[in-house]
Amino acid sequence: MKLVKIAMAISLLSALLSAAPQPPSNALGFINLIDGLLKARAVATRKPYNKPSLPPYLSAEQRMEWWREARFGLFIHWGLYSVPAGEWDGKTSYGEWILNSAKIPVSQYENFKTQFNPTKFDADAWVKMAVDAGFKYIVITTKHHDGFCLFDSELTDWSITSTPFKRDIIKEIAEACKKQDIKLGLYYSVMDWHHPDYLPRRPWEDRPSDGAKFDDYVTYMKGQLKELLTRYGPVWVLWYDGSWEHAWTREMGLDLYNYTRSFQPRIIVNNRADKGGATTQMTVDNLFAGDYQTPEQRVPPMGLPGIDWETCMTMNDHWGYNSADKNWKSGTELIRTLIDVASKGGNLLLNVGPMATGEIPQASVERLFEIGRWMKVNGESIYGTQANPFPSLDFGRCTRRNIDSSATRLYFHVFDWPKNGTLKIPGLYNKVTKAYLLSNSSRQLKVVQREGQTEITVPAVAPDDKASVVAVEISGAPDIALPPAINAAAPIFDKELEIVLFTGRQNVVLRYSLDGSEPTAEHPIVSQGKIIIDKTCTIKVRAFRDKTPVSPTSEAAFKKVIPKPSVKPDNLADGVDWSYFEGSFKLCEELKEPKDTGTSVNFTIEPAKRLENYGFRFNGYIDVPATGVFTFFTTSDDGTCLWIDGEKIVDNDGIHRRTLKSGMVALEKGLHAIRVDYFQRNDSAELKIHWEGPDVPKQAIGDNDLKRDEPKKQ
Ligand code: FHN
Repeated sequence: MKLVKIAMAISLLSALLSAAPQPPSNALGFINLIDGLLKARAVATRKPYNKPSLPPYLSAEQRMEWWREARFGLFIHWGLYSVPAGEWDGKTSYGEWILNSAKIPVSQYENFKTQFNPTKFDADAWVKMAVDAGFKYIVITTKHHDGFCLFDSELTDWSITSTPFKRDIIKEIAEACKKQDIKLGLYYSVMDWHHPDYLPRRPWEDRPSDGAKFDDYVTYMKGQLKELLTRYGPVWVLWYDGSWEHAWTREMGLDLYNYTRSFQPRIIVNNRADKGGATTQMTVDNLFAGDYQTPEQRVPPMGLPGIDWETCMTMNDHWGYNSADKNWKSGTELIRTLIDVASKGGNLLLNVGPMATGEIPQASVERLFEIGRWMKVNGESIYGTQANPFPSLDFGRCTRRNIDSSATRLYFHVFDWPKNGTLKIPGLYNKVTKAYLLSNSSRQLKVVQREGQTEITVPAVAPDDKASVVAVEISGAPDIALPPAINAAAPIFDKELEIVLFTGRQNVVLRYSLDGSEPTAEHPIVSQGKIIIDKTCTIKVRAFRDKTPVSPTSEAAFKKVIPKPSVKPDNLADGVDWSYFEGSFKLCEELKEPKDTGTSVNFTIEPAKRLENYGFRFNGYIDVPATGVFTFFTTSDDGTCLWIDGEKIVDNDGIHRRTLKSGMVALEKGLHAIRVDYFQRNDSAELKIHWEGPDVPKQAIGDNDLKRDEPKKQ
């Protein structure tokens, strides 16, 4: 249970910090320390979704092992959209979305099929380029949102075999991957702008949708997945995408996840079979189908503790080939992005968008060559490593590898080479047994250590200006000056509050103060890892070894509050009142003129009269079973706001995909006014309200918890 609470604190901390432009220095290392604990817990406790009856059923831990070792994959976005190459009607800003973005009628887009003849396509050469660049897996689009298939499907002729090229691209890539021992992953889009049974249609198109049966589309999609999962040998990753539109449901996503796993027991499925698309938040307690999270075009500032994750990223600004896009990231930037991702415990899926000729753009080839050259010398500092154990390093990044139970190797990726020839490693309390450059491992570097400061004498010139790697071997597990963690159920309380003070370090004591003063060797020691407070205070805590401080100081403020008094409406009925609004809203405050009103047993969007551009305002009372601090959560697509007794507690406003936000308030036992504003702009629509507090384990607010004013009968 403790780990879950720490996980909550971590994810809260990560969320807060990820909002910060630059996370404060003293959080990253602790996050990563817990990361390992949580990953082990998350994997150990991950319950399979309707576990496919397949022997041998492989646990997440078994399936993820090679993927965590791999750290680096090649993404390939290729299809008919490479024919226009981003240009249409005089504009040159399009990519793989060109059908939709340029509003090309499907009938007109189909003409590209007759033009697609990539005679220079050479699967063996592509795969060799990937292997030489240091990639350990490839994920290639088998069908993107335009529905066009790069594989021979018996279920459609909207595929490669109906082009002048005819050959099955996926088959040739699969064979080349097998020959060159690199793992094959397949990308498959749920969203399909071509299939007559897929819904919704694009809002701008006049292609009729009457007679369209979405269930028939799901049958088609599952038929194609069966083809992909039974014809091309081992498929190691299924990379779903396009699962955010309102016809696709969570139940379908969970079913698709299990369906995929039923064909190949060791396959890994990303988090986009489940509803929510790129922003579906994996959670340590496994609320979503999927084996890893897929942040796109960004690196989570604090990593994603306790969760497997992979950043996917383009080399320029487009996934699909765009001939006009010259905004290429440099090789150095791409290498440093890979290092950054690995230092936070994630994988990088780096994209190329091949041309209609079947060639990889020259700018991509050059960067792949540059990356490969760096990986040949430094790949061991990426493959199979774990996240950086340090709070932060001002000269670069760090990854770690457990050599055995008694030793660890740290890889310091130096972006800013020290001009004075001394690399300073802050807060390392282990004995360094040896240090050397990965580019010259035969030559040991001089190391001087004193009171947590390690100084390594390095050559005057950096071995590699992209990133030079200094390997440092230490005895035992990293003993690093991480700030102690301060963890409590909430930053507010009404009577007293238990606060857990935690450090993962051996043979240290934690000393603390409650008056905001800096802890010294004379301050009290935390006993049994916790303290109880009964008044507002600022806690400061620091680790000591003997009488010497060996960590930065952590601090947190806690506030004693008076619970809001309950109210006693006199004429109550079950449920809540609602007002219904229509319009293309951007914020909850825009809900002004209701088009309809009614009552419902709970917060539901059932009464909506259309799929998009509507909103609700709910008003009622919530029956609080005990006095204390309550947390309210809204998970919504799009915006929600939640008030208790007129105070806004949750602000989850704005246009966004499924997003979870929460807020806390101290309440007296009894009834309290609750108001929820919600609006749906477009795509998926979702509204879920949960709460948690004394006598209320985290749960959806139940029908029996809600009351409303019943107008007096005249
Ligand atoms: O809409 C797609 C997009 O075209 C591209 O395939 C990216 C890659 O992750 N995924 C979707 C956007 O999130």
